[in-house]
Amino acid sequence: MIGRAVQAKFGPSYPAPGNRNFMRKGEQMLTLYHWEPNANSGKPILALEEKGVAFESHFLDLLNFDQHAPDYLRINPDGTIPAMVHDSVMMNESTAIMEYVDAAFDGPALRPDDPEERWRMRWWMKFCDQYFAPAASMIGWNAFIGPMVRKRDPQELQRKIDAIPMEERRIAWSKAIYGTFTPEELAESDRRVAFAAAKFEENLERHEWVAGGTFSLADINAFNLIYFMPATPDGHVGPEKTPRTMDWLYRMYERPASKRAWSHGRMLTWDTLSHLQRPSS
Ligand SMILES: N[C@@H](CCC(=O)N[C@@H](CS)C(=O)NCC(=O)O)C(=O)O
Repeated sequence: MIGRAVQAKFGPSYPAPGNRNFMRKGEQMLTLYHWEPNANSGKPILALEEKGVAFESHFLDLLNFDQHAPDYLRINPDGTIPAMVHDSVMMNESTAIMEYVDAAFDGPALRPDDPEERWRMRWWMKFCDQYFAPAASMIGWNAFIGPMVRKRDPQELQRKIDAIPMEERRIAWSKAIYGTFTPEELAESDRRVAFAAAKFEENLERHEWVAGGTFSLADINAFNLIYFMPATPDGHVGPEKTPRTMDWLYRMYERPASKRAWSHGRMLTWDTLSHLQRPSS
């Protein structure tokens, strides 16, 4: 059973539900539905931990298709992770959730006041979300997610695919499970990831953090996309090729909020990510 927030209404235009018995007086429920603290799930987890905001963590196993179970579809009909429910309002889209978290809660500001830095923060978040992440995701689905899932009973898998609400997701899952991404699709994604990693390194040659002199949501966004890359065979991010990015990854890993964020993981935890530990000199 998915949690008390199953009573949430969907989207800001819906009226708040009349029955709020599941909340204590004066308290606003904050529940985050997430997978491992990585990629889109890692973004709101780390933003909440950086702000120091307490939340109810609800782990969904993406490899078990928990995100397409009827209970969760009643919360997020798109069947994607993450989703956050605050005071009965359901929010999806990880970058928009992070902006909400920064605006709605006390704690250190995660969006720079300086207009140029704020522009750079938004520029990088858009680049990550629209260009870098889809390419990295195709490679990850082909290399990791598909092989992890395809060992299961074929009929059960087909039933799982049929239950996916969005057509583009049914196509992506089928390609990952049956290994049918074309060589051209994979080569183009690899080219994009290489281009994005080089551009990211160039930016860090000029700025301490992604947006400039201030740590921001853009660091959180990019970190959750990049932090696993030095451990993959692609070779686009690593000590020789991208030393600035590696130094930034070490700095990000050392932040106390990162350690707390990984406490919400099952496979990916702080102590399993040895490639993010700064080598002792
Ligand atoms: N644009 C959305 C994308 C969400 C998304 O694609 N999440 C992935 C996990 S990182 C997911 O739910 N995959 C499972 C599926 O599509 O079944 C966001 O930023 O939240």
